[in-house]
Amino acid sequence: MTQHSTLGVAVIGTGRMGADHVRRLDRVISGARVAAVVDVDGDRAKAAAADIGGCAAFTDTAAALAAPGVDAVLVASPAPAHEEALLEAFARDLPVLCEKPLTPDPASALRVVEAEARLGHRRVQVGFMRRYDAEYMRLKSLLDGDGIGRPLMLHCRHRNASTPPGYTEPMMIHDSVVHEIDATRWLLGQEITAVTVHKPARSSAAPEGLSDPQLVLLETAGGALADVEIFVNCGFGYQVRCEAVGERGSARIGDERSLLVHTDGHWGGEIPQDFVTRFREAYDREVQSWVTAARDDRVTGPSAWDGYAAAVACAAGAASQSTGSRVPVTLAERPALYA
Ligand code: ISE
Repeated sequence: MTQHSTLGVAVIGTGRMGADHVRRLDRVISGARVAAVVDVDGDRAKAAAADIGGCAAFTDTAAALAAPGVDAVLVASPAPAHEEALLEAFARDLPVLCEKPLTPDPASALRVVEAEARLGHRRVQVGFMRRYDAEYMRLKSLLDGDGIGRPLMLHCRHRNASTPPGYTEPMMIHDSVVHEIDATRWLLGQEITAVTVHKPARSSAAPEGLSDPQLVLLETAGGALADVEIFVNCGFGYQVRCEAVGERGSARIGDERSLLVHTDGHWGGEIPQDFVTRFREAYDREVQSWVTAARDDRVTGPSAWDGYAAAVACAAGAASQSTGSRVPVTLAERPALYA
């Protein structure tokens, strides 16, 4: 693209997240427009493109990326389709914002890392949107500024109201705990070295075949521990909390203190029902930051390496889910591109 002109984005996948990003790019983000949408379901692609001037609908990713006016790619298709879309974007040297997880397993994530390293410059920002959440950003700068001393532990809670049909137990790790895996690496600046999953008594609200909730213990290279409660059928709403405990203090985010109402002998507030609502501003900031950088031919934020490291820790978590034992995390050598 010509530097600083409007960025034409092809959005791959127009399901829940993709449709939300189409709306965001069209109505919230400055400096970008939706030039193309892709979905294996042609009718869904057409519906997503219908109200957007100059937006073409495709069922084929390669055809969409070759379309006139496409300068960048936002990948929001199901994870098994990410690798192909990423490699196609690399072939055209286009900047990509790829929703998490980067790919569904370590081997494919490593292939993406190696392909980007061969290009010699970063093209991928991974959609770990919590890094763009105002509360997480404050916690990160507190830790980086030595505000509570050396961090020793993170206590994390990740609760979803309910799971959709077809939801499987490994998805608790790959789709949900992947965020705490990235947040732990990012907040502490340390790699994860081992994962252990514990299962308490199963909630009677859990669907057949799902042991819910679970407790995931992450060990890091610096000796810190992060415990993550993942409870995907908690029933009451969507909740993400994190408390960091350091040598000189503690700091907690996610308490939903935005509006507290006192009335009729009670006090309280609202609990968001899903991540699209809870993290709306984080998604806005994430996509704006990607667009702003891409218009300058730069890529910032969570890298393909971060996506790969998370994939390895997720695979360890999924393995520990079935055995209950501690599974070590071993990463490949980090290419110089991600130093
Ligand atoms: C979902 O896919 C997300 O990415 C959300 O951020 C996460 O909180 C939720 O548990 C996942 O199902």
